[in-house]
Amino acid sequence: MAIVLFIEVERSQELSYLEKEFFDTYWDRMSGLLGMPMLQRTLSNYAVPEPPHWVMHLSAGLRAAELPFEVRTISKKDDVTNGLNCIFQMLDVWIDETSPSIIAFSPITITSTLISRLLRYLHATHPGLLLLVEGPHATFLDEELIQDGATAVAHGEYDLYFPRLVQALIKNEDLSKFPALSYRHSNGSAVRTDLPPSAVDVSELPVPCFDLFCERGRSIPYIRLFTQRGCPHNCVFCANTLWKNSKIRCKPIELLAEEIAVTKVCYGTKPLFIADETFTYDWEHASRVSKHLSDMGMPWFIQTRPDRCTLNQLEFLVDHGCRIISFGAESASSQILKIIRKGFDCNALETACRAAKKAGLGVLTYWLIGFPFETRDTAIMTHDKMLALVEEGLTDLIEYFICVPYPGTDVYEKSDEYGLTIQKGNWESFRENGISCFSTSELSRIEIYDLWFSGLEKITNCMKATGQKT
Ligand code: B12
Ligand code: SF4
Repeated sequence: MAIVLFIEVERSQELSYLEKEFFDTYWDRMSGLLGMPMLQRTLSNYAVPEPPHWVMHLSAGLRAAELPFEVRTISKKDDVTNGLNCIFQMLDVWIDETSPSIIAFSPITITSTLISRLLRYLHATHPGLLLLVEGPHATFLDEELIQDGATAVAHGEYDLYFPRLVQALIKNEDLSKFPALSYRHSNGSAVRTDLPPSAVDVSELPVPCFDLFCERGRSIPYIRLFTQRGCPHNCVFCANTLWKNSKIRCKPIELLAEEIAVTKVCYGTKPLFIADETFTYDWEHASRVSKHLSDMGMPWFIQTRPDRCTLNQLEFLVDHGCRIISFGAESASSQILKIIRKGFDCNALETACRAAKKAGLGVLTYWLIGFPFETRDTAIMTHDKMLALVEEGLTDLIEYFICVPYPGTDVYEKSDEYGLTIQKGNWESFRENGISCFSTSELSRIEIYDLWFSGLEKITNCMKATGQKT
């Protein structure tokens, strides 16, 4: 018998021929930079079958408290080929198999419509089951999810409270003392506790249960690792750190060393993707981690801000085995960079790219289209800048998507101020590579999509034509 049944929901994603061509080139270049084969060609970088981190993190607390759990996945294939009724049947089988007291979901916006349907089904057909929800989307739509049938919706980093919350739910205890929690009142309405989410002390975190997904972990060519949490910036479109705490907290090296050792046993020795938003923000931490990674003898790659690294630091990273650095560039328009509170201009990006190349790093830059007050001219300006950087050999890899105004972001909450008309509630249209779910004051939904598509076409051709310059 399981106490908690985690249900992971993958999102199905059809790629256009252009996107497939783009990712073909993308993975080729990435393989060249890391000196080893990366992924299946034509697979989007968002469709990589990575193990679900939220499950591995939350189950670690349950394991320590000796609370049994199980995990099941609604895969992309189930989502595409089977109708909703088949998914309901699958749920019934899993419930029979595991007899859980609690089912846990972690919706993002694009999977939230399906998860809401599952909540309604489970609430109606298994009234005794406790349904617990969290994650980026749930935090901002708690009332709706409770109406759908969720028993409770947690907000923020819940790793350390999770075992206690599970026990309190099972014993039907008072939930009002939990921080940042919404729960169903006996009259069916949503009640939110007034204690704010606290910043988890990351040194107290247990090692995630990487062993739950050995087969999947072995099937992908890199391991994603988080060495810190939070980002002190506040860009108006960013959903990355919204529901977490903005204070940067770095994991102690002993904990990281243990995490790396466990991933090696479970998944094999592979390049490490350090997925912290701004790895170099706390340089003392970054240099400590770099020294540790250099002993691993495998390449690793990072993300940071262009205004948070010097040439000396970049050279230090290279000396310790770092191969690729990624910068969030967003737009080539200074006006847009100001509106989105990015905190640097395009010159800062170019300077950082130059320094990174001088130090010997591969460079990946992230760009978006569809910012507030975006016009055809600013979008074309961004296209030209991306192409120029690739042609000059200052950027090896580009990622370019539509900027989706996710719930909780400033652009979503203050959409009128930003001149955005958003199809709020139509969550399935919140896609970064489809007909946009919003229009700006200057561009219609279709125009945004067309501009994104034509930009992607230019980059694909340019990356193919220029070859690799490292
Ligand atoms: C890793 C990652 C991926 C991996 C997924 C790996 C996996 N299988 O989990 C990959 C690369 C495959 C991916 C894909 C996509 N992703 Co993604 N991804 C991330 C990223 C970078 C980290 C998430 C993470 O694992 N963090 C570590 C874990 C431990 O933290 P956590 O998930 O926040 O969980 C903690 C708390 O939130 C809480 N919690 C979470 N769930 C639950 C549930 C319960 C019951 C409880 C109690 C607590 C709880 O406790 C956890 C521990 O504190 C985030 C951005 C970010 N920095 O967070 C984007 C992010 C989550 N992704 C996002 C998106 C949009 C996508 C895609 C749709 C992108 C696309 N264009 O296709 C796809 C769809 C994936 C799918 N479902 O099929 C958005 C979601 C925004 C939103 N509101 O919807 C984010 C925020 C990035 C962004 N663009 O802003 N992604
Ligand atoms: S876009 Fe980057 S710098 Fe800005 S808030 Fe998000 S993670 Fe931080």
